[in-house]
Amino acid sequence: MQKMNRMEWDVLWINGLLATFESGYGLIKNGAIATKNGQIAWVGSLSDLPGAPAQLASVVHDVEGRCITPGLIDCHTHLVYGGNRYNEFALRLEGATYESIAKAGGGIQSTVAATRAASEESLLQQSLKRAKALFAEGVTTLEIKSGYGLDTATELKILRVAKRIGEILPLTVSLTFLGAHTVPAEFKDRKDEYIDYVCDEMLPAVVEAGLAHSVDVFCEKIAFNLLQTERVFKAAKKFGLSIKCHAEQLSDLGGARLASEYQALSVDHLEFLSADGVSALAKAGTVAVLLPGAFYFLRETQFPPIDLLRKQGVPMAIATDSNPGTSPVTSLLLMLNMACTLFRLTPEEALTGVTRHAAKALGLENTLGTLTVGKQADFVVWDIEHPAELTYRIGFNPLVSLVKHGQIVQC
Ligand code: DI6
Ligand code: FE
Repeated sequence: MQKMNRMEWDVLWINGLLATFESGYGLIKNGAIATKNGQIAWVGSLSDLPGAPAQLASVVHDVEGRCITPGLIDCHTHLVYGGNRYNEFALRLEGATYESIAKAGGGIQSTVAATRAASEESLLQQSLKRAKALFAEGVTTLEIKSGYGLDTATELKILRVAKRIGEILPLTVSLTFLGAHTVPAEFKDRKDEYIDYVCDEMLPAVVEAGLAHSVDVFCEKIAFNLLQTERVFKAAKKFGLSIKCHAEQLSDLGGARLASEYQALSVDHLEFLSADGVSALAKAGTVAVLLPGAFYFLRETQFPPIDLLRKQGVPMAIATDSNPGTSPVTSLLLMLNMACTLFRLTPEEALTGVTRHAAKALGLENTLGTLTVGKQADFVVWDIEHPAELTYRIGFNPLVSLVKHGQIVQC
């Protein structure tokens, strides 16, 4: 073994049950993990450390057998919005459908009105509360989509707020432009013209401001058809942005196949995904993001084709879809439980879905998602016996400490 210099590392964590998620849980009992300059510098068994802990790092934490996982990644949220839709929840419980409410001008449109009306500061304060709730449960990386502005100024406002969340809190925020979320009232019956506006005005403005990594489209009967979706993908490609797609949530329009032809990072929802669609994803290596919160909240009965996805080796991720209409969720731990109880994922699959596969869904698999030397030192210490426990309890938060870029952080 190579001889190490004294104080090779900044911080060393010892006596942990490490779940690296490099392959399956990737468990290392009596493990140690070291950080240097915000990155993971060493991972392995305590007994393989190249010296006595106190001589290897300036700071040594003994976690006394607790479990360490990668920081959790919520790879699909609409976290930045104004207002509240509890009234629609009541209507739906009385029998109204999500589609009928949307058609009557409620749904997304009502959130668009509230988001346009909100000042940037108020939008930030409302949204920070939700981001803090995720963070408190071990989320260290988060995707945030626009899509409740549907005009250039408001979409930019949402994305600026999303970016500020990542500056204020110790979170990595991946920004997604979802201008094609729905048609705003002022473009009623002029969907194609709205798509012109999205591609020719909004998207270039978002790119100019440096406020998007990815572009998403809601491909659905109540939103945009395949041709309109493809126009947005083409525009995104022109700017070199990654692609995501809300596909096959309420019907099988073929959005997943189209997105995979454009090498989408992920396609999301997928309750109505066909066998052909699954094959297309497998071929392209596109991640299937499952959103059990929306499935639960809409009381859906159509299940995503989990068995087929599994058989064909499509990477599955799990996210909150945090949004006011179909998934008012700010608990990724609850989504882990629902992915298992509702979708029958194994605890290992569910957890891989908020670590390794979630990183891939954001194109961040080279820097995040596993406890691997050279990756960003984002991890969580949990007071649990085994990582599967995170999928098992409901409404219980066993987080002990959260490490972002090698630093213990709090909010
Ligand atoms: N699918 C959804 O479930 C959310 N957006 C989407 O494209 C719902 C958004 C909302 O109802 O506010
Ligand atoms: Fe969504």
